[in-house]
Amino acid sequence: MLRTSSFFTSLGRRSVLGSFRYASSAAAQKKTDETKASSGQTKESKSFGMNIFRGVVKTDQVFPFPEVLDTEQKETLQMLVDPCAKFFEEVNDPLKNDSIEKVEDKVMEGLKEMGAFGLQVPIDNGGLGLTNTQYARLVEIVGSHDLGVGITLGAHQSIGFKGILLFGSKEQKEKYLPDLACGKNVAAFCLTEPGSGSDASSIKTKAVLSPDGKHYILNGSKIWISNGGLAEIFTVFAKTPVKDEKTGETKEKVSAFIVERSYGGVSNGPPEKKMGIKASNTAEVYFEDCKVPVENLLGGIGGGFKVAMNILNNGRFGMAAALSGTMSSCIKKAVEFGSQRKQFGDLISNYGAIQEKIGRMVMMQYVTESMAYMLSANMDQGSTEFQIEAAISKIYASEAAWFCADEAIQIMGGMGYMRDSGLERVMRDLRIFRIFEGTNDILRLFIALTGSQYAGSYLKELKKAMSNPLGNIGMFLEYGSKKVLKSKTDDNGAKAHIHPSLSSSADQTFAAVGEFGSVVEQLLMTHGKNITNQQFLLKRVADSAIDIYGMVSVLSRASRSLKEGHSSADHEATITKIFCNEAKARIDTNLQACHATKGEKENFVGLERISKDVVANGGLLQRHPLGF
Ligand code: MYA
Repeated sequence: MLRTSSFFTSLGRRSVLGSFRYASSAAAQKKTDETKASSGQTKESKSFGMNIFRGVVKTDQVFPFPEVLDTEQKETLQMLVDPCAKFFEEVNDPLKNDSIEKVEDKVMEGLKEMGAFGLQVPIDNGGLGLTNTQYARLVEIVGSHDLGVGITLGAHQSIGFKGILLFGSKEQKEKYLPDLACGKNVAAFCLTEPGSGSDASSIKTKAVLSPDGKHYILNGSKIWISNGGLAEIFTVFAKTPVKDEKTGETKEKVSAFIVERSYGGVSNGPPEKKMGIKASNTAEVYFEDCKVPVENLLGGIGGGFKVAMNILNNGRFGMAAALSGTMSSCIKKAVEFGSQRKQFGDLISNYGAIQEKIGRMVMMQYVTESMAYMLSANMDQGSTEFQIEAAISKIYASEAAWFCADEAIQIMGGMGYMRDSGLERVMRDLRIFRIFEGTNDILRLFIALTGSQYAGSYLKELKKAMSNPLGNIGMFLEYGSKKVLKSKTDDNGAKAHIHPSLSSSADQTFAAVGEFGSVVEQLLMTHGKNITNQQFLLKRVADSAIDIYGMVSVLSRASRSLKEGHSSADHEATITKIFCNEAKARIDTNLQACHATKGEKENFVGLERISKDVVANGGLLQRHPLGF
């Protein structure tokens, strides 16, 4: 069983208030306090993903499909796209990188020359100063060619030095970014430890202030660090003693540090032998009495967990963009093969069995791409609340890409299984994407619990208001009207942005939001603090949220294409209709399961029991059919 971390227990800490049983974590409580408007009410989040947990369609971030690049930014991007694609077609050899288990030196040098190590570093600090959307377009190209190179670049800038970009002081930026942007120095992100994977706040690495107060002395070891053997600059997370000024109590809190290998006391293990992304370097990194100057603290003492989470949130869109590129190259290979291979007298692409596969692969790529660019645009628009959308995009992209690679291999049959097809490597490379940067399982819980906290904070307000009904008539009216609207599937004006030919998909989407909000509310009222322990249900809540975000992303994008009369608009509309049909059916099943009627409850209890019995037995329990 998972160790019960604060994440899983937090919802329950303050959850049962009077007759209203709902979830409200310490985290949600604090956040609520921080964001309260002067009226004393919970500030409404602008995030679409967050608001669906209240059954509310918040349109700001999703309708119309955001367009964020101005003419100059588009021109800059266009100038970069072709050389980048050409470089990967002509210079980089993914099979060679895979076989020598490193990115070839000439490729590394070429990437540095192109500025690929500092895509988002401000121009003043020596980088290309690209926006998230521009970055997404370039990593999409990288992802379509070589994920091993992608991880080398991503571990460097998406997480390795992202902390300096997001939280660094002017001095830190000026000192570190120029050499990082040109690739003179490579960066790595050091969070995971032998005893701390998903439970990130349980790290044991320690940083203690030196007696003269000038350094932190860093001790500990980190595992599976991408670029760990190449990096000169590390963003390291360590526990530091932090004194609470009010209580005088000292607590161990996570802090983040910029650490240079040149400080001494930093070493690394040999490159790990992995299933995939072999070209990217992965190594253990050790810190032994490493003296880190106090000015290298990032995000303040005790602020490291926030730094880590923000870095990860900020990087996840890149994964979705890269994987939408990977999917498009899998589709290209499958289509090339299917349109040439004849069996039983016809091209296999003319058979329904293959058409269903290609259709579904295309649909999933479209959803992934739509999520990636919706998210990158929201980030470029200055949104700060995108953690749910980022987690959704990472989960969806990594699972959809896995599906696409698998189906492409299936279409190509024996040919797909051969190393030279390139798909065998892609499949090995892809497997890690469901595991790292937050496992999809932990991110599903994160989505379900974060959204539930938000919905819970509204219920809490309502409960408070009940103690003074006359003073809170407005809130009751609002709640009442939302309830009524929910049953009428209020779209909050979204329909104006939806092309009429997609109106039934829109109805499905908004109906799903309303039903989803009602189920979340019911779960909070039924389970109270115990919601955190209902992982069978939380998974289904998260899966519904993922499908809803997928629906709204494609609905918005296809509507824009139809309105602007793009040549692919009808194609996109067809994809959207099918995705919405299928997603709505999955949502219905998942929400139905959340009601945990007798049959479903029996299944959940049964699965739990099977697992417990087999775990207790150390393996399978059933009698072999042959009896021995
Ligand atoms: S790097 C290693 C990746 N590791 C992880 O992702 C760890 C996963 N674990 C977690 O995220 C956390 O431990 C969880 C929380 C979520 C489980 N955004 O009490 P809490 C706030 C904003 O719930 P916990 C790798 O794999 C929360 O609200 N805030 O925490 C490299 C609360 O706030 P407050 C968040 O129970 C791969 C506080 O934190 C978030 O301990 C290489 C405490 O919360 C969040 N997400 O656990 C990839 N979560 O105190 C290369 C929590 O204010 C990159 N909080 O109330 C390649 C990509 C690009 C490819 C490019 C290709 C070209």
